[in-house]
Amino acid sequence: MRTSFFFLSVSLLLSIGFCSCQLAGQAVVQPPADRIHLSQAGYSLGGTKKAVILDGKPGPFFVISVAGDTAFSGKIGPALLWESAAQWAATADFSEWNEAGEYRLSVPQVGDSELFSIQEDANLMVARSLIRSLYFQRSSQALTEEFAGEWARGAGHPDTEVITHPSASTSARPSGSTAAYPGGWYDAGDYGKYTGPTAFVTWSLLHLLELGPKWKALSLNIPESQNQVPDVLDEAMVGLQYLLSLQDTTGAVPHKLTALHHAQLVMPEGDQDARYLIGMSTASTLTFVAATAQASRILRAYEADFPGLADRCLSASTLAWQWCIAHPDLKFKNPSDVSTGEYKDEFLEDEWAWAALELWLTTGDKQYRQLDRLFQVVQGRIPFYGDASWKAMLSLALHRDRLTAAEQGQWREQCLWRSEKMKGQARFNAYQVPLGMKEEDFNWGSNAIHARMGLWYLMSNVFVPKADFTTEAESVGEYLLGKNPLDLCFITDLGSRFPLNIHHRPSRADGVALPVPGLMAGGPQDVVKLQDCEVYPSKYPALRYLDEWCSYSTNEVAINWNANAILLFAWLGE
Ligand code: 9MR
Repeated sequence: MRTSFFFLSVSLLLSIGFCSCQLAGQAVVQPPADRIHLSQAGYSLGGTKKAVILDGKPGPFFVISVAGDTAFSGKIGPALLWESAAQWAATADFSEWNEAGEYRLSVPQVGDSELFSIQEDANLMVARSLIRSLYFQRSSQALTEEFAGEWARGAGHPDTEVITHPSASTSARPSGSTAAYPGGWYDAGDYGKYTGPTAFVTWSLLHLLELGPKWKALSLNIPESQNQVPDVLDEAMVGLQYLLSLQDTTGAVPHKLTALHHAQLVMPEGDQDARYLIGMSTASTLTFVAATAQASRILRAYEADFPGLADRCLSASTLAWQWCIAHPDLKFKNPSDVSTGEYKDEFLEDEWAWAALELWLTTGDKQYRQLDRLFQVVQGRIPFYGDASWKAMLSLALHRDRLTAAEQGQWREQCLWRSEKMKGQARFNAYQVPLGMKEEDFNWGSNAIHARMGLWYLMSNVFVPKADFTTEAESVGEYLLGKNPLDLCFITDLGSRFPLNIHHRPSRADGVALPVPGLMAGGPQDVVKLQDCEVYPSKYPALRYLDEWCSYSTNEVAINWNANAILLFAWLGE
């Protein structure tokens, strides 16, 4: 299997390589390798099943079994021009075909697609792979062959002597003092540990335990798999324990733990740069509040496994909340001697609303019942880049019985309005995705933005009686798995063509041909002025992507992007 993946991937690279000889600004975009774009990681039994035919003419298409029999035939939909990709394409819908197996799509005058599968747990398997990638991102811990296979590596960054940068000093933790903050996950292709993303990823994993029993039973094949608690909780504990270690007695939680500058292209264990606690910010501390409040709620059921931890999380959360009240608008800016990731956030109302919501759900304390605040901030902001209010909405969806009838009505309207708007937009392209509504849709990490749109659809199903936006959400999932203008499954080691050259130091430095598995590339983007590789294959936003190491603006990976996709595929897999 691996070999064929490799050759297919090489052919994609050649095609992209060919494209990149054509200068941006040209009117005609080179078609990608294949004219039939489909979900390369499979379709779910009982779910939507759509493929996209480039330059498809009206006519029939066939679903052919591996034995060569015609399992299903249908008609290709009307060709649509999607401006974001400057492509004419049409949809082939075979949702009606519901038998598990391996198939090809055959389109007269276009050709046959690669093999794809229809299977019971397609979404669950994707979610599992995305979750498992967090094991590979663990800091201060060696990855053994038993769990990491060919990606086994030494323990990087013990973080036992982390220096407090002046920007992070408090009365309890003076500038220049050192302490140990081991563990946690590397953020992305760099070796920084950032509080906001770590807290969000921890929260996302714990969210699965509230979502349904399936996720408690999920086996991840990680070192802790043999213990009594769910594997998802084991992985969440990597983030949670690290987060708790960061807080000092004033309640403050520093913005990040990184070196002063990004590391050289070395494996984690080869990076010897001094590490610092850097900066304070209200945004990342509020995310800490949200994650620890939610953790407290969920850990109550695991008191015997983690005695006292639920209480500890709640005290940490309320202490951090108090700190935020005293520092309500502290925006992080890199100090002049620091150039690692900034994760800046100029608007904090959404983080406030989310933190308050989690504290209210956990404690029932009226002071945290700030739903008007959440309702205000949600309006017009989904799925705005950098927004946190949808996270509150996801938690609320699982606790909707705590809303009054009037509040439920308000949410209903809001959900419906957004979802209908996205659905309307999705009608304009054969991929049936809501991207391209506004410039920000193809921002840094567009794939994560897109996953959030899918989640918004699914959340609407919960809040709006009789609503069914499942097909729309599934289209978003299909897009991430290969039904997109780039004909690429954006998650490494899934599908037949996935990024090989992600901007991820271990994947680049480990000497292993294939990248670390289960990581989602950021995806095409058009907003941030592309500043890395010299030439991009296209000026069109949906095609402005390069599977090259140099392309950190489109081909980096990040744990918080993965978390967006984890949530989408988990909700789809429920
Ligand atoms: O996702 C972040 C993007 O919005 C910023 O414009 C970019 C530059 O600051 O940084 C991105 O986040 C990176 C973070 O700062 C450091 N780790 C890797 C993240 C993904 O690229």
